[in-house]
Amino acid sequence: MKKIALIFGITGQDGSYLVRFLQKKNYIVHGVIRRSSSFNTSRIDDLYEAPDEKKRKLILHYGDLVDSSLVHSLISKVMPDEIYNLAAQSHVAVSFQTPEYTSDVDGLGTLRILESIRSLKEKKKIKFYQAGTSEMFGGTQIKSQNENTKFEPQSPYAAAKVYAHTITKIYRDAYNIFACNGILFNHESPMRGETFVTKKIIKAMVKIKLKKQKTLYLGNLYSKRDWGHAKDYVKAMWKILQHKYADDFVVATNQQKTIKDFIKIVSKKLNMKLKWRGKGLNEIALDENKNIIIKISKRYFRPLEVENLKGDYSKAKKILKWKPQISLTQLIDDMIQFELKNND
Ligand code: NAP
Ligand code: F7E
Repeated sequence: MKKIALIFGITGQDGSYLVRFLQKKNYIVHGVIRRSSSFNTSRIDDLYEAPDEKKRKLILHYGDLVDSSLVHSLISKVMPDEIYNLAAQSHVAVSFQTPEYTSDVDGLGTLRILESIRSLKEKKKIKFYQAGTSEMFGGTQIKSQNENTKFEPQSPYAAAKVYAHTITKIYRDAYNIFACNGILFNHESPMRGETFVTKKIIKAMVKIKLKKQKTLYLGNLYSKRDWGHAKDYVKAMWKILQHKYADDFVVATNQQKTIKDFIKIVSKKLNMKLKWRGKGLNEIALDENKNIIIKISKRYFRPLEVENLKGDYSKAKKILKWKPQISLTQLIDDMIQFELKNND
């Protein structure tokens, strides 16, 4: 019998990689999409199968994590073997502008799924994966964070994710549900949303190189992130649910770079020689012709910043035999190639 997976957040970056990964493993995948006035399925359009086709491998349903009765009726109808909760208002800066909505979707949304799994428990033991985040470590002073590092959330997004993490553990312990938390550090790809910093930088720098854009405006260049490739990370999600017991895992590369380091690698790959001048809000980057191509804007600073993220993934390596396969430079190559093709 083929396994059935249900993905909340299938239209996002990770959902688009996970559905492909699961289809290769011979799963039938159900995905939840939100109704929108314009199409929001571009990342998975190539996989679409018309509802009247027989033996579909991908079945899409309308839904929203804020609607508990719909979440429950969907799960009862599909009765999946595994649920992956990737759905979220996932932008940290936006969460400061939409704190209540972010808490509802990212925090209570998780509870809604867990409640449904609990109520169906006698009929089927459904496994659950929760998309946790390194943002939960927030203000930590610990150099390299692992599963035992204390959470110190610094945004409404991170606070909601800490709630989701905690409630997942509570449902695992209280009701013996196979419910797991992945604590994933930043992961990127050509499919990354355009307002996240890696995609924003690469998209703009390619356009600047091709003389289609003049300036890129950024915020804090000095926070440090641990960036991996989404393709590697969805494999870890699946491995977490195949393990013999439910547990929580950090998924990361244990390598760290600042935003400025990231820009330097991108500019080198694009053969652009940058000169940096000034400090703070007056810092700029000039190209070979002395054009200012990077400026700092106050707008992109957050009320609270997360300065230092670096993940110690030794537990995933030891227990799940998972490790990242794609290096940061390969990730950047992948993203640059995608943008170059798009600008053809
Ligand atoms: P993403 O590209 O922003 O995708 C988020 C997905 O959630 C989209 O499919 C979105 O649908 C859906 N969604 C948003 N609000 C929803 C709602 N109210 N009901 C149902 N679906 C909703 O995020 P991602 O980068 O793929 O990340 C996947 C998950 O991992 C998220 O939970 C994120 O918080 C978490 N995470 C991400 C990273 C990372 O570095 N990427 C690291 C750690 C954890 P639309 O397409 O309709 O907007
Ligand atoms: O910012 C700085 C910004 O928005 C990274 C989400 O997937 O990963 C992501 O959250 C850093 C921050 O990602 C700009 O201040 C500077 O220090 O790409 P980001 P994030 O906030 O780390 C975690 C693990 C998640 O869970 C989230 O869902 O870059 N930065 N200038 C900027 N950031 C943005 N977005 N835009 C700028 O112009």
